[in-house]
Amino acid sequence: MDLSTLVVSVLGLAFVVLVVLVVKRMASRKPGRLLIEDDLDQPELPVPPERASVPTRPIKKVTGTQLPVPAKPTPTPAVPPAAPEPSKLVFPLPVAKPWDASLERTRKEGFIARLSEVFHRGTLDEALVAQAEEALLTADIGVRTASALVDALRSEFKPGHGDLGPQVLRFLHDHTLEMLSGLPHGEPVLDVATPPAVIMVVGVNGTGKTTTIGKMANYYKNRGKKLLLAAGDTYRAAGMDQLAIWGERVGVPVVVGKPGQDPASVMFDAGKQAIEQGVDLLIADTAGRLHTNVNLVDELKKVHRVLGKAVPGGPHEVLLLLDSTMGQNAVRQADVFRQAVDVTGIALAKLDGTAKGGVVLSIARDMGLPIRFVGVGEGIDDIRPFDAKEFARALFQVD
Ligand SMILES: Nc1nc2c(ncn2[C@@H]2O[C@H](COP(=O)(O)OP(=O)(O)OP(=O)(O)O)[C@@H](O)[C@H]2O)c(=O)[nH]1
Ligand SMILES: [Mg+2]
Repeated sequence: MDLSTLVVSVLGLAFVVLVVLVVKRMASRKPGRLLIEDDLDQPELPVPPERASVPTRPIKKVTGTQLPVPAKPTPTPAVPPAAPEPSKLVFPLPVAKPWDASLERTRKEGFIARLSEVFHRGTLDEALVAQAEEALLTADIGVRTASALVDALRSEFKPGHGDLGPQVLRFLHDHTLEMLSGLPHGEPVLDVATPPAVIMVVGVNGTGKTTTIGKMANYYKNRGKKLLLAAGDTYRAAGMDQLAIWGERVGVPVVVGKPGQDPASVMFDAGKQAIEQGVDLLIADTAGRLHTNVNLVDELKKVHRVLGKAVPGGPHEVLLLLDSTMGQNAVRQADVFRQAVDVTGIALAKLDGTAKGGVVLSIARDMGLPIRFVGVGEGIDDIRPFDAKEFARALFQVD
């Protein structure tokens, strides 16, 4: 065999092997499946936080009627990524980021950093105590609460050996815990004799009501509850859309009204539907700001009254949403809502985004109200029932 015949034979053999390989690969693909679908299977990119609250897609609204829950929610940039569709109970239950991470800014930028600096290798004297009080005030702990802590430091603190910083932090931790005790913090007890239980959520616009309701719906759904949400902010179409989108995401129906419709009538419909459908929990969203010719206080009173007519005994919990980044202003805002309705608990949003975590103390102490939930981010699982022990431990980094 000469050289040219050999080259031709080798090339021929290589071609045959190539053809066999291509045929085998094509046979292994599913029939009709396009290559481009592989790209579609990739996970969704995370939603940028600054877009999280702006619905960009029109939502069909039906007066006093539930929006149907689609079998598979359509992705939308208005709310964070969807939770897995739970059949009943989700196990293990998804948990929000740990308390330590949620309070990182308060600890690092706020009063704990200052306190540690003040007391590091110092000896306790009046000058240090005054500096400590200043540091506590910068964390929006409130004048009364800061004075109470500092008075205790003066009269009860017994310095031991070594660095004063950790000892003072331990002392303040213990006193903080004492201040928070005595109130039934954490998830409200909602075991009503005749369901549904009703939670009415109130608060200034932008504090985080709608987002927190979305997260709460997911929280309770994962625990096996049957839910219905009601969009009572009929003054802003975007507000209703936002709740409807959360409903789709979580897989919970939402009763929405027409823009401008009397919020109380939407609530009445929602209450009736909740009873008819054997819902365990109805959560009602309300407006945080109204048109100037409508009085917010009167409006909230009316919604409260009507919810009680639709669901006897309701609302069983009136949750005041406060924005922790507002510090002491949040405490002041609370008054107007407490005049309007009988607030029974606090939910504190945006604890992740503030160095003013000290406001938690002030709120619990000044208002004498239990802190039910804390929002620690914009994600669907970024909510946790308030736990005084965990909070104090994470705040002061004491074991
Ligand atoms: N970082 C962080 N952002 C939050 C949290 N809760 C809510 N937000 C954001 O705060 C903004 C306002 O939240 P909304 O839920 O629209 O507030 P709202 O009280 O319903 O506002 P109105 O409907 O205008 O009264 C949104 O951008 C939310 O994503 C939280 O716990 N952490
Ligand atoms: Mg809202």
